[in-house]
Amino acid sequence: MSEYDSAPPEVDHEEELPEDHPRYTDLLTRHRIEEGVRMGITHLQGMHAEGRGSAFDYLLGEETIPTADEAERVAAATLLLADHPVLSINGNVAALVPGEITELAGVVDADLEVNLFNRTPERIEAIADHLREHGAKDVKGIEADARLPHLDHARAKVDAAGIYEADVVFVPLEDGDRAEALAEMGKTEIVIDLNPLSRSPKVADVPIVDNIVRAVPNMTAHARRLADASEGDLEAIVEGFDPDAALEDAERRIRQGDLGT
Ligand code: PTJ
Repeated sequence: MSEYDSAPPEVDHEEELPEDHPRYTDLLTRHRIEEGVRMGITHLQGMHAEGRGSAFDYLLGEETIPTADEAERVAAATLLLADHPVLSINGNVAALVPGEITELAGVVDADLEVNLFNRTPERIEAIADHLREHGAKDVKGIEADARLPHLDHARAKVDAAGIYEADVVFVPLEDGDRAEALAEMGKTEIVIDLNPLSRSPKVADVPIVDNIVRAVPNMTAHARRLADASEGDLEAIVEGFDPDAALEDAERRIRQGDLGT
C-alpha cells in the first residue's frame, strides 16, 4: 500500500501534487476546486458537481476515450465555422481551466461570457478578474442585459451581445435546464459533461464525455491543426459526427469499466 492510498496529501500549491499518483487528475481537480471556493470563484455546490464528475471519470479510466477525442475535434471544427461563438464560464470552469479556456477563445476567436447558476455580483467580478489574470481581454456577462426564455431567476441572465445572440455556445459542466433553454433557442450547443446520462449532453449537438481539464487543451490542439482547413472540410467533419453514438459509447465504457486502479 502506498502512502497515498488511504488519504490524499495536504498541499498548498498544485505543483506539490505527486504526478505519479494513480489518481493525479482527481487530486488536481479537487485542489483547483478547493482553491476556487477559497477565492470566491466556485460555489460550494461546485464541490458536489466535482464529486459527481470525479466518479464518472474514475469509471472512464481517467482518460480521453476515442469517441471523446473525436467529439473534441468536431467541437473545434464547429467553433471555427461559427459566426459568433461564445464560451460560457461558470465557477467550476473558471477554477479548473482559466488559462486553457482563454487560450481556446483566442484560437477560435470566441467571446468569453461568465454565466452563473448561482449568480452574485461578487462571484461574477471574482471570475472576470481571474480570467483577466489568465490573459482574457474582454469578459462578457457582467451586465447581463438579456434573459433566456423559459427560465426563471438569475440563472436566465445573459449578455444581449454575447450568449443571447451567439450562433454556437460552448457550455461545459452545465445545468440541464439551461442547456435545454439554449437548445430551444436554436443555438448549436457544445457541452462537456462526464455524465453521459445527464440532460445537458443529451440536448447538445456536440456532447463531450471527458474531464474538462483534458478536453479543453485537446480542443485547442485540434483547432490549431484545423486552422487552415477549408470550410467544406470543416463541414464534413461536423456532418460525419453522430452525437447519440458518442454518448452510447461513453455509457458502455462506464458500465463495463475495468476498475483496476
Ligand atoms: O458556478 P455556478 O453557480 O454556475 O454553478 C456551477 C455548478 C457546476 C455547481 C452547477 O452548474 C451545477 O450544479 O451543475 P450540475 O447540475 O452539478 O452539473 C455539473 C455536471 O458536470 C455534472 O453532470 C458532473 O458530472 C459534470 N462534471 C463535474 N466535474 C467535471 C464534469 N464534467 C467534466 N469535467 C469535470 N471536471
